[in-house]
Amino acid sequence: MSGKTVVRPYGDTTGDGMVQVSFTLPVPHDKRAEGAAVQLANKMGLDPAMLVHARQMGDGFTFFVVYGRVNHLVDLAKVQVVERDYPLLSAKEVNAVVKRRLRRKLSVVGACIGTDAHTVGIDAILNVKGIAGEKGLEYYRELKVTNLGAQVSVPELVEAARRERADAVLVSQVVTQRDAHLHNTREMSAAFREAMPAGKRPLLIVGGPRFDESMTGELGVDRIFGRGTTPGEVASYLVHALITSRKASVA
Ligand code: B12
Repeated sequence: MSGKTVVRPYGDTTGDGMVQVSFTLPVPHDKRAEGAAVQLANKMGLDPAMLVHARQMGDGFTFFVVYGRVNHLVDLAKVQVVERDYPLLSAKEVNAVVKRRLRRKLSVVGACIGTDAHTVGIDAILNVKGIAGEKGLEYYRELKVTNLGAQVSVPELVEAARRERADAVLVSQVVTQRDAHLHNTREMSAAFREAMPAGKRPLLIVGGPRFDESMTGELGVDRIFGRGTTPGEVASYLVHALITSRKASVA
């Protein structure tokens, strides 16, 4: 990798600034619609903008792909992201730490809350079958996993966390229409704050493909996991947050 910190997009030749964007306009597909797509792309800073694909999607909607040049630069030195700040452990290491330091199984309760029925993501993290060649948390001998499934209400989740003496609550939110994922997460974290005193509350974790991982404070949760999360990352975080970074409380 070069030492450059300022970069621009690469399309046909290095640094030519070429990008591709796609969007839908609520208009039937005709010449005027194509002109509108180019005008929008120009307003987004693409100049020149070339329409490379237009296809009507049902009645009165057209999907477009536009390819064009932007003059924007990105300074890598100024990029702010949430980076993993704990070591990645194997399943064997996770089990060993939980057994030695907690001396009981670590209880995890997971669910999709609100009206969200997209269970594939939370199942990928919790179910034995896992994802990307990694087994899910159910595979970890020292973790006790309760997966409540889809469309769980916040009161049901709080009740299950209490019943299972949850050390951590894992919530999935995939649908983001009208910011449902943000509203539901805030409702969930507020309910836990109200139901349980600080120090007795489980660790609150949310995940889903469209979360901004830097919003933990705003949403009242301990950690946010985004696209491409693996069970090993989550298990390692649980050990870090509940055990190894709490040296004083767990002997
Ligand atoms: C499969 C699917 C469905 C299935 C869900 C089946 C099921 N049991 O889950 C069905 C057909 C039921 C469905 C229904 C709907 N769907 Co749908 N669906 C999808 C689809 C194609 C894939 C989602 C998926 O499974 N991804 C794979 C998993 C592995 O990825 P993931 O969820 O991102 O999870 C990973 C990470 O995000 C993270 N993660 C996720 N959750 C958690 C939780 C924790 C605690 C942690 C640590 C990590 C974590 O780890 C996971 C593994 O890496 C997406 C489009 C897409 N390509 O993403 C649309 C999509 C999510 N659906 C969408 C919509 C609109 C709907 C419907 C409203 C459609 C309708 N009009 O009826 C309904 C809503 C149903 C409901 N009540 O929720 C939209 C959402 C748009 C938006 N802005 O919110 C999408 C984006 C499609 C689109 N482009 O329009 N859907």
